Parts: sequence; C-alpha cells; structure tokens
Amino acid sequence: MHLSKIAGFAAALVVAAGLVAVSRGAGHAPAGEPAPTPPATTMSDFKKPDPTELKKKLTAQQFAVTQQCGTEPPFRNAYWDNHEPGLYVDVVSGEPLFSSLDKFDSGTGWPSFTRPVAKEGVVEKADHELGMTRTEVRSKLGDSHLGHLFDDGPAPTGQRYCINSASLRFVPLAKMQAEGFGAYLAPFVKAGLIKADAATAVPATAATAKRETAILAGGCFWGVEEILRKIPGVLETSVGYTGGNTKNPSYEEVCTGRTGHAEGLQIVFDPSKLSYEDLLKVFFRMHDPTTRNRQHNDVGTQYRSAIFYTSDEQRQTAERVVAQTDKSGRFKRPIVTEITKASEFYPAEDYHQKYLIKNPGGYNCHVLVD
Ligand code: MHO
Repeated sequence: MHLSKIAGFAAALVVAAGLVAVSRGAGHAPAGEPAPTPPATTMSDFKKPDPTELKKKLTAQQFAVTQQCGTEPPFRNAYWDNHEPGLYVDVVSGEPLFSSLDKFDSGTGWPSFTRPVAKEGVVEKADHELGMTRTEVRSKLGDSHLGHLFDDGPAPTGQRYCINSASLRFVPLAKMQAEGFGAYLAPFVKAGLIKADAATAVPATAATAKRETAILAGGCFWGVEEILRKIPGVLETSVGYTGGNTKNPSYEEVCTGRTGHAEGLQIVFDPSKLSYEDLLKVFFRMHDPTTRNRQHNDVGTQYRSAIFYTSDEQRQTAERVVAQTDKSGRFKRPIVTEITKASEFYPAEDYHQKYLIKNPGGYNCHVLVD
C-alpha cells in the first residue's frame, strides 16, 4: 500500500518536473472565490457511526482508507479517470469536498484536485510517516482520511490534493440539486455546464414533482440498480431486502436464502415522465422472468423475479404487462414473476448502494436488451 503511494508520489514528481504534460484545464473559477454555503441538510448535525456500524456500511477498502489512513491502489479505483461533471462528497458523512471543476489528470492514478470546494471543509495535518513529511488531508465533519496534499499541482493554486476514491462518493451534476447540493451549482453555471435557470429551477425531487414508488426484484440487485437508475424519469433508487419475514436483515442473512426476502430495488420515479407500465417493460428487457428463484448463476429465493406493487393500480398494470409479455413470445417459457403487495423495504448496507459505480467492472449479470 505504502509503496504504491510512493510510486504515485514519484510519478507526480515526474509530472511536476514537466516531463509529462498532464494538466488539463483545472480550476475554472478563480482561486479565493467565496465558499458556497453548505447544502440545505444541516451537515453539522452529523454524528459519526461507531466502527462496528461503519464496517457494515462501508466496503473493506472504504473502511481501511477513511478510518485507518489506508491507501487504495492507483488506477484501480472508481474516480481516478472520471471526467463527469459533479461534486465529490465524503463517503461516510456526505459532506461536500471536491468539485469536478477542480479535478485534473495528474497521471498518478488517483483523483487529483487543485483545491477543495471549501478550504475550511478539510483539515490539513502534518504526517511524518514513510520517513518524509507530507500533509495529510482529512474531512472536517466525518474526520475521514482522504489523502495527501502536495505543492506540485497545476494552476490556479499550484496544489495537488491526491485523494483516494474510496473516501469519496460522486454526485453527478444532474443530481446535485435533488441531493441538496444546489448551493454548489453556481461555478458549474459559470463554466457553462448547466443553465442558470436549471440551477435555480425547482428540483425534480421536490415536493411539487410527482413521485411514485415501485419495488422490483430481478436477481442480484447490483446490476438491477445499475440499469434502472439510468432510465429517464427515474429520480432515485435504493437497493434493499423485501418480501420476507426477517426484520432488518443483513446481506449475509439474505444470502442464506432463508429470510424469504428478495434482493430488490426501490425506485422513485416521476410518472409524468415515465409510466409504471413503461418501467415494467424495461424490467422485462433486463432480466429473465422465466427462471424460478434464479437469475443466471445466482440461485435462491433472494434472486426471484418479483413485482411488489404499491397500489391497486400498479397491481393491475403488472398483471396486464405480464400477460402481454407472455403472449408476445419474447420468452420461450412462461413468466414466473411473482406479483405481491409491497411490504416493508429494508435498504441494504451502504456498500451495496450504487455498487457498480463504486466497483466498476464488478459482478453484473444484467443487460438491457431491445
Ligand atoms: N454472485 C454474486 C451476487 C451478488 S448479489 C449482490 C456474489 O456472490 O457476489 O447478490
């Protein structure tokens, strides 16, 4: 671990010496601009969960990096090569830390920024490990270890915040408003990435927007979420356990196949943009509803195909879509998808949420077909 950080450090020195041209349009807003106000949610209320709780919520790597000052491998992490516009927040506390506008390709294999979104949002500490003095960067509220700060960055600050992806969660620009980070949109407007009216518009997830909830199960929830979260009209998704009897089940318990729970996806969608019927049609294009208690390699009741309806209207639509799909000849065998009234939905551990964003190339047995 330490060695890879030294290697990255050496690579950065090469970069700093001008041997490799890597700086790419970092810093779109002048340094020293007033820091935006924190998002609507009062972050200062944040209470860090105890280590046992955190171990359940985080991946082993997220825990090692944020709680034990670990270092993830370069190039094999979620965000080193992410070029999407948006905000990077602390994976533990959700506090805003870095902006894509300040991100640059450092060549080190770690996400690198010229500055944090707010200087007072991070804590810089001398670190004398590895026989050299470096500056450790930690988050203020979560007190997560984030990475290190070096003085060899590009303009406008000349600094390089070398950050572990494992300490971050990325909020795409399009979701910032809805997730309560509207106060951080102004620099993106200035950079021409979003229109001013879009930044001030009422977010789609506000109380005024129409919201309907659907709960679907179709095998390993990682792949189900990865496909459905991107369907236009889908506002929010969360993976979890539902349809069984055990209260607050853990992933390990559900894995035994004895809780009766299915790995499911709770979907909040805007019915004026996406009808429940169309959502179900997508559902039948992304999993095999004809294999009972099984989806590809994954076998067990937790992998069953199921529609958990949240209204009688949804039940009727589900029955109709199943009958139509059966008749259409799309599948050679009959559909065995269970249609059941929704019961309590228990959100899964944090490390399962948006799993394939956090673990690009991770296990996925779902594809969306025509
Ligand atoms: N076959 C996969 C399923 C994961 S899914 C979240 C695994 O064992 O990792 O059930």
